Amino acid sequence: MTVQVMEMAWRLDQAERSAQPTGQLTATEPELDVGTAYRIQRELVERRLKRGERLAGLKMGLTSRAKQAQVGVDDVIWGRLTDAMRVADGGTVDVSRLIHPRIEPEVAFRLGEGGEATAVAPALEVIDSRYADFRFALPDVVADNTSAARFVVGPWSPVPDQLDNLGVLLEVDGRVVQTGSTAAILGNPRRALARGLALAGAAGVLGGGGAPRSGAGGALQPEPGWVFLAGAATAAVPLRPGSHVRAVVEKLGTARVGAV
Ligand code: OOG
Ligand code: MG
Repeated sequence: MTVQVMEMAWRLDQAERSAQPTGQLTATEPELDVGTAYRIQRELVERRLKRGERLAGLKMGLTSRAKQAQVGVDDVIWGRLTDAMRVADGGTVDVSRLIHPRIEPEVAFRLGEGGEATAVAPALEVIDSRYADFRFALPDVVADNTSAARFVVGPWSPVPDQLDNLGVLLEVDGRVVQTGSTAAILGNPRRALARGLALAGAAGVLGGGGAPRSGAGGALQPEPGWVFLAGAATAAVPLRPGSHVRAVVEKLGTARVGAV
């Protein structure tokens, strides 16, 4: 572990814990590559695990054109979810602990022992870039654990045969603010799942051989119940205190959260 990786993970961790933004890593390290950025992400999440959090799943990011266009980054990215990021369906998010949160509609899969999808649900993700003005380059957002901050999973249902063209709505205080389709998520959220599991597997996060060990990076079987977020089908919108947000996915139902 190089000093640079540890130092950058520390910086992002401080930004998250203090809800104060930091400068882009690529501003001071223009040579920062994506491989090193994933090492920073792993170290960043390891710091959370050392404080007692547990891995709760994985997420994909920038799997739709709407998302890529919003942040100006054209590559699919993946990150790690912990139990401390989870908010119950219908629960509340305290935005005073976040920097400049945004919220977006998601499709969630529940993973079984071998990483297969055992159920699907409408979901919401609160993202909160640790960088000033929510601006970053690809290595920055990878290192920042893909802006992951909170997630909410609605009611689970069996995975239907067809998931590739379901309408998606994001509502704030009863008004529709974004519309999309699950087709926007790499053509089909199942493709995002396959891609994410392949990437996480290649990085050694998911099992296959060897003794499972805890940690953000060690080969580790996905525990039954792990959540996988496929990536938002629409752009994200600011999450303001006092608002009530719903993600409605056709045939799957609704996930809800309030902000205080
Ligand atoms: C990066 C995270 C993207 C998604 O669903 O595409 C993401 C960001 O937009 O800050 O979670
Ligand atoms: Mg997302």
